Amino acid sequence: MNMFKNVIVKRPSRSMVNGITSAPELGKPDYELALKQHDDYIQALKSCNVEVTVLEADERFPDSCFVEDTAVITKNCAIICNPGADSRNKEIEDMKETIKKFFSEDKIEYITSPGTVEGGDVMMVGNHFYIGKSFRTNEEGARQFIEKLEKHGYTGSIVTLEEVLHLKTGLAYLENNNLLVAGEFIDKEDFKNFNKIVISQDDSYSANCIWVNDNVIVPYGYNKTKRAIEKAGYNVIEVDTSEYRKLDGGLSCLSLRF
Ligand code: CIR
Repeated sequence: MNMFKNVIVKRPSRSMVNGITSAPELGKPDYELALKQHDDYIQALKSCNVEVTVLEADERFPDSCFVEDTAVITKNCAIICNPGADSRNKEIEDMKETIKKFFSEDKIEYITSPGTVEGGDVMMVGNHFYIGKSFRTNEEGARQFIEKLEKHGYTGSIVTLEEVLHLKTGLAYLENNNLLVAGEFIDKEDFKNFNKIVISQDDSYSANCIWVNDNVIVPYGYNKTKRAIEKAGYNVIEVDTSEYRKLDGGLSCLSLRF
């Protein structure tokens, strides 16, 4: 069974109010509340027996609290992404330095232009990785990503996205072959062999949960999702992510877990 020892998070910056969003109708995030929610997120992670590395906020990058998009970290290697969103691309510089504290240079790989990959498009299932081809992750990026995975003993396959921002916007792997699925992924051939926990359209935001050492952290306010995950045998911890939702972000986007 996969167990996580480490988690990396980055504090939200005041500039987060100018982060990218597809849902401006939800309003701008309240920075103070976002900080409080971030504190709660860190506490929830700590209660799952992981060491949490907290990086300082970086005002230059409004979306930089969404560290998941900058890298994918596995047991055998770390792959530094090449984010497809221009305003986010340089977020990787800081992450490279952090990752060097955990991995030697021969275990660090880099996705390079014209390939683009954002970590939110990568879902780890044991030794296999699903890579979403999206507006942010292109074919060449996915190809490079699979090549790097294979070099370190893993496999990968590509899933084409039609609607959502990132693969993990609508999917969360909860280990033991259990997969939370919403929207376009519910009937997708690629996921037909999982035990699916289906999230209804109204609650689709809550498909972005995270499994951390047999606990599942779930966004606050989605009771149906919470109950379904409890029924599958997990301890559920709720964290309110309302301010991150305003920027299309959620629980998985806010950390790197390895
Ligand atoms: C963005 O559009 O890049 C951010 N506002 C949200 C990133 C969310 N990250 C994720 O789903 N992995």
